[in-house]
Amino acid sequence: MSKYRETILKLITDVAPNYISGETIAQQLNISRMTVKKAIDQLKEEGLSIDSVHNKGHRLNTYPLNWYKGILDSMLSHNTLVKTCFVYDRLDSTQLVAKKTLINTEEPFLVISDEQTAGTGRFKRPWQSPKGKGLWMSIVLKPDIPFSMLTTFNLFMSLAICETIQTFSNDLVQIKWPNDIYIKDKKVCGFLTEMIANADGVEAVICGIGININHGLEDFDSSIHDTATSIKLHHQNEKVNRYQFLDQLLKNIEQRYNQFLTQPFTAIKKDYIESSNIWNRRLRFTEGARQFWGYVIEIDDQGFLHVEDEHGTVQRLMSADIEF
Ligand code: BT5
Repeated sequence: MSKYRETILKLITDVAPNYISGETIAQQLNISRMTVKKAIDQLKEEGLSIDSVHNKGHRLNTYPLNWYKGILDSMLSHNTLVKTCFVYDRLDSTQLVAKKTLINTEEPFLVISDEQTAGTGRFKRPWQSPKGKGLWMSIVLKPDIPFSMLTTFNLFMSLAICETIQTFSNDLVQIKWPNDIYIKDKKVCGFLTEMIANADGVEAVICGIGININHGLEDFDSSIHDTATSIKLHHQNEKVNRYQFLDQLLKNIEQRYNQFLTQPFTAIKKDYIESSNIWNRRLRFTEGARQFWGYVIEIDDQGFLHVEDEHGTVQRLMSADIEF
């Protein structure tokens, strides 16, 4: 396999929908035109739709179904937040790989995989991540902030993810505090945030995001068949282009993350409350070994949930599992 494959694909994607000549690619990479041709032939054999026209050059026609580093690198070159990505066909968990990778990587980065064999949610619960169906990724950020500021990070992320899914869904997309996104009372996305901190503050934030994109109902196993959904199921049953989705998501994350760094939760509180699906309904809360039913009264300015339980006592929660 040509070692120039992904770099050439990046150059082709950079200029899409225009053509780039073999000559230009050869000059930029300081390689022969034959090497360029061989790499492009390989990409075509893999199924990439590249037009090659005499006297014009090469052009990427459509985004492929699976992830290519060259295309993602081209996409990230427009993003101010994350420039580097590590792309896999299959791994245990992007979250685990992100934690290992961050030891040797200074800048923020993304780990993305087409399939996870041991995707995990909170409290080590399994996260189903079948091949080619969703977006399974971890984004590693290095904010220069005190530890205490992180309590509102998930609230800003929730909005970024919720509004991205909404642009592809015909039905209302809602946030289920603290870190799920729902469509019509079914879970379309779960995310979790872990961090590495020292006495001086936060070293890294590792946010693992799982979004069901192109699943049919048959792609969910029996344990989540009745509780999970995908964007496709609310998009006229039509496949969503995962590159377009990711591009939009990264733009929204960039915008909400900058807001998180510069503004308090109160700046987005109204939007957050309006996007949430936990109001005016009796809910079951599980927090560690404690379980109770109650109604949400408010989200305070630190992002804590105030819940009135069935004895009339108000509980202040930082995190919990909520069932309808
Ligand atoms: C979450 O946990 O919702 C956070 C999930 C984070 C997954 C991402 S994928 C990329 C990165 N790499 C990882 O290894 N993880 C992150 P939690 O709130 O604990 O929800 C887990 C529960 O959701 C499970 O116990 C199932 O009931 C349900 N579930 C599992 N897979 C699902 C899916 N694909 N869609 C909807 N629900 C699912």
